[in-house]
Amino acid sequence: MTAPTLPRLDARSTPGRSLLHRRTGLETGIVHLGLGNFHRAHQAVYTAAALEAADGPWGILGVANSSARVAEAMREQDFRYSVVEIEPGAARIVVPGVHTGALVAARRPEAVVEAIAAPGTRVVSLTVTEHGYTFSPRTGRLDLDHPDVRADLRGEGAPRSVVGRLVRGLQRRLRGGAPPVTVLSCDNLSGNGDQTGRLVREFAAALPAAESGELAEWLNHSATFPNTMVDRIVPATTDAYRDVVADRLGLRDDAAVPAEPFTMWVLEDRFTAGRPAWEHAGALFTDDVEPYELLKLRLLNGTHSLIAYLGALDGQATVPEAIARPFVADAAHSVLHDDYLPTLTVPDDIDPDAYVAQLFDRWANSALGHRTRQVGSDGSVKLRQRVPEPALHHLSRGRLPHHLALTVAAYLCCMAPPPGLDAGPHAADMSDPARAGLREHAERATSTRDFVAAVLDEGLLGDGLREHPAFTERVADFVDVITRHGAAAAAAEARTAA
Ligand code: CS2
Repeated sequence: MTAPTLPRLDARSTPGRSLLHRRTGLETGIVHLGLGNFHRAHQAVYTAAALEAADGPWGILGVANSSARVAEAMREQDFRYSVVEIEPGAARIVVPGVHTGALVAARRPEAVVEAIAAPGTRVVSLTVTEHGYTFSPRTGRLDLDHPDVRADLRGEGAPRSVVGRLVRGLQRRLRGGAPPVTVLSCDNLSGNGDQTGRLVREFAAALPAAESGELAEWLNHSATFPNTMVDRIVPATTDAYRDVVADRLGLRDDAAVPAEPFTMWVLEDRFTAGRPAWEHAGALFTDDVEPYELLKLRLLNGTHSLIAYLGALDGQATVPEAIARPFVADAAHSVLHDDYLPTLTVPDDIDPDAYVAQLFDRWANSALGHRTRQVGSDGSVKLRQRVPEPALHHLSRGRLPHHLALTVAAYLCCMAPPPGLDAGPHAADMSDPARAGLREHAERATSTRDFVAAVLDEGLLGDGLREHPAFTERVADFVDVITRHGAAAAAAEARTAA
């Protein structure tokens, strides 16, 4: 544990050598929804580095969704915190000095709407996780039955959903005559900007006619939604990382964030009201983000899911421990090379062999302690972005993507272990909005096949896979093999079949 007597990290105590961007009196130009570790180790670091190269009104007001822990710690530390870039035998600490405030939306929802509407706000960015967009996994459209969305559409009190907060803030911009704004999704959704724009428009369209028409019109000329690809592995904070800060800086930091050294950001340059000079920080601007996004969503995130579920079923707490198991590494290679890579157009500036080799090095970063339960959580919304399109790519060409079926089977075994399977503590710790519903399906079903068919029919992975009973059968086979013989046996069977 960190010694309680150490002085606190704050504006006065931050060592100059660690501080990234040192101007004070920064104006707030960015309102960021989702003050979690990822934003603080990714966009915030890019913004601090950009401001070192080119000044501008790009301070960030960070908005946490419901937990006050980070916002309070940041307030007490003058919005300073350490990003601990960590790999075996090395750690580097960077303190980005770019936040100008921290709010908790659940406590001050009105203040969030106000901040989005403020004329000085030029970018509203988001890292609210896949789950935060309140889309229906089946249709991919805004879930109009979601209780928060329903309440927000009725205008009952301050908005509770992310899309509701965004729309109410944008509506207030419209009414107050505020300048145009860019909404920047930095979550792992395919076409994240397009999806966000569509969800915002769907919400607007569901408002009473008097409101929806003018808002739709305003959105067309006063808001842009660029697509982005974001990448950096950022685990949850533990005492071990706070201890690194205590050791290196001699300071106590209650808001420290661990991260791998690798970082990447690719964006479409469609910022209607300016932006920080993120290119000076290594961000890549391009007209076509999609190939980068799909490359990352499938090769990194899709494979990550398989590693996490197989690893958890095998009793492994962390991704580096999981990938050190030869059967998990083999399955990761197979899903990546056989099932994901053939569905992609690799961008010209990326060498696929080097990219893949680097992925395996990144997953093996044993200093990072990235937990299988963290990657495995919210699979119902994550897998929807990772699995169905590549699976359909193969199925429509008459090929069974065995390792995608294995991914879905391992996920189902973690969420709703069939009788006779002990999925272990790491699977039990994964949180997922669909877990209770999946268990109900499992209890009602008379066979594994019925269970898998019911889940896929309900649209867990969208609508398309329903047309392919061979995929359902394959998932069911793997669920049975995992239940009877374990995850390694199922991976061996997938490898033989592939
Ligand atoms: C992970 C991602 O939790 C997950 O689903 O696959 O958070 C992953 O670590 C990041 O996208 C890396 O950029």
